[in-house]
Amino acid sequence: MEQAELIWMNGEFVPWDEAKVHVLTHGLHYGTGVFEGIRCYDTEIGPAVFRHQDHVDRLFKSAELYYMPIPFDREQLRQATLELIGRNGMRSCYIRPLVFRGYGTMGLFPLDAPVDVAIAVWEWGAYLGEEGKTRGVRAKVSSWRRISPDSLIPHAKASGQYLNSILAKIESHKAGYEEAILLDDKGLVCEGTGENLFVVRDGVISTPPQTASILDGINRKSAIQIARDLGFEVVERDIARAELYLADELYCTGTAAELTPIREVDDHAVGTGEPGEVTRAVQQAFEDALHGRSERYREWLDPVPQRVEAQT
Ligand code: PPE
Repeated sequence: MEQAELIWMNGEFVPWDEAKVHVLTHGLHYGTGVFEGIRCYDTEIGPAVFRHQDHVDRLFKSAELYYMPIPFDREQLRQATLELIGRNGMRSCYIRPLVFRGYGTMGLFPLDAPVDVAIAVWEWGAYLGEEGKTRGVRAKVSSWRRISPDSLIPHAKASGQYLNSILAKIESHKAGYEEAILLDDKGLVCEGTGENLFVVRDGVISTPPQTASILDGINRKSAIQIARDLGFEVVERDIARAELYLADELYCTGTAAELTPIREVDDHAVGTGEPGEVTRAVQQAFEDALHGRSERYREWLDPVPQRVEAQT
């Protein structure tokens, strides 16, 4: 992976190679961590973090759901992130805040273990490939079902929960696909391993609702608003597996994946097999928003303060 110079850890900026933990870190054994994935773009108003506050808020909610008090407040983590990007001299990057139960106690009762916080930034290109973003990716419906809300918390972005995504990802990869689509225990469509899904049929955009076992994606929310602003009808409703095959167009959204078209599911071509008109229109407006090219969505950008060079 691409390394940066510094990582923020528990209030300090430490060199990349020194951001370490003990092997008896609680989160390493039991997955007791929560995290975020955020992106900073080199926009027309300088480097800026996309929907920063929404990500910080979700991080705190995820932590709360797992009874993890974060020893910093939201503003401290937001400022730490902005400073970290500046100090690493980055203009665009992926941002990974991680809150985890640290070293001190073992066993399943976690409340006596310390809560550690780290923020790392690095350069991360197109998650599902540069070609995937333009031509679309091939997906496979996973034999693994998405974690159900009666045993875990789909709306939390918690480390341990990702074992579910990882099983699906490995399965699809071994079968020769770029991404997996997970269904719930009734066979309804949930999401990709790290993306929310959108189905386009007869000009209408549908996406699984909040009550489906999905992560409430911040890019999902943005893509819904952008599509509506463009005049498309967007419906949040249950989606059956067969609708993936019958769709005219399919795409997914996520911080890492941004907006990526899906051109095939289970060896059925989606529509013409190429990204369709609706996908293209939403993707274009979405990319404009991310990169600060769109006045309308400027409020979604949190600019990274630029250090003023000393005048000599
Ligand atoms: N569902 C899941 C399960 C998920 O992990 C993500 C983000 C999304 C939906 C989309 O959420 P949002 O980024 O708020 O629009 N996945 C993150 C982790 C990727 C990784 O490999 O790590 C991400 O995109 O950063």
